Amino acid sequence: MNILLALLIIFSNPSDKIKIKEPWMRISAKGQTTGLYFKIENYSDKPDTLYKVEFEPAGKVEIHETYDAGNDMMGMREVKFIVVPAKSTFELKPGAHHVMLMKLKTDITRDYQGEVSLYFKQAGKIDIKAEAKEMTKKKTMEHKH
Ligand SMILES: [Cu+2]
Repeated sequence: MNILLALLIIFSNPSDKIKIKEPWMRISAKGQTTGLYFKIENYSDKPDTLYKVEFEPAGKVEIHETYDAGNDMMGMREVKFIVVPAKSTFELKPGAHHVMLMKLKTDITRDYQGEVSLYFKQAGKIDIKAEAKEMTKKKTMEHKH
């Protein structure tokens, strides 16, 4: 093998291409469900795909999207993956795409640090720590009469 190519393989860490920013999860309780949110920054010139999320204290983990169910109702449903286009950022946030942590085996209290593994087709496995926070309510979501 060409020595330069060998060095490139050794020193190119694929996870440098994907960076996870501002991971957090909503505080919740044992037996309940909560949401996990973060930004995916793709510095690669190729798209990458998030296809699996692991969180040991959850009995079940799904990637969800939110959709307009009509009559001012929002629904959510499972998606099998999220594609992040080359040189772009994809944000998971309340009211949009999110990771659903279901059948929690533990309470998720304030300042809890959840160890989560994200699996990308190109970048491989990326471990993150998501801090538990209360959802900050948006003014526009409040009822006004
Ligand atoms: Cu959901």
